[in-house]
Amino acid sequence: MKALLLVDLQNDFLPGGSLAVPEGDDVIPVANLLQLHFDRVIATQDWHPVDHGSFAANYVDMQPGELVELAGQSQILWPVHCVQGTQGAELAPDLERSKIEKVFFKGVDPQVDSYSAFFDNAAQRSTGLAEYLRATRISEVFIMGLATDYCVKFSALDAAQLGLRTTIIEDGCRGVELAEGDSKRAFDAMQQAGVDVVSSSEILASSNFLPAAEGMLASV
Ligand code: VGL
Ligand code: ZN
Repeated sequence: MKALLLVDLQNDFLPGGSLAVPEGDDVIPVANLLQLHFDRVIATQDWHPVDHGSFAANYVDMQPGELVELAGQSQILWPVHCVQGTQGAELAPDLERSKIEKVFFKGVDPQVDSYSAFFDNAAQRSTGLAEYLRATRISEVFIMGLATDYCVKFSALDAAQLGLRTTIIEDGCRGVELAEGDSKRAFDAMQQAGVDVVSSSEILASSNFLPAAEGMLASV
């Protein structure tokens, strides 16, 4: 069975948010349209405690973009974002929620960041997503969301590594682009790892997805 995985479609990653991804809001309509074509939809939320070690504000004299060591990993420091329970951590207001069957939260441990929807950056803690997919017999994931060069990339790499058939929806993703070309390099790395890259229009046109779409459209 296949599922659509919506990564971090949260206010802080949209224009006006504290870690705004350029054009991040452009992917919300893509997510809404794609959801009509999937029977199973799962989402993630970046969900940090306020004392999270990825926030520059939690260090003396450090700025976003600078590096520290966290959980034995080199860690980029970010502006304070997606703090648990805040407006910035909420899913985008225009995102259709009714088909999202479960949300997985990541980055909850103050001592380690978690870009992947599956495991933290130290590969210690599972979010429960891998177990959930296995238990509910999902073997194929279609991934889109924010940001291409961080959470989308590491989620897709882990999905492929776990043996899931993994497809990334290119126009459903936008990157932070701390360095120009980061998104392109992220797509290349995903492809290298065996991830398929498609456009949402290819999915919408594919007859494999029509039964779910017809069912939904009939009810609109
Ligand atoms: C993300 C940076 C920090 C992401 C999360 O969702 O891509 N990026 N936290
Ligand atoms: Zn984060």
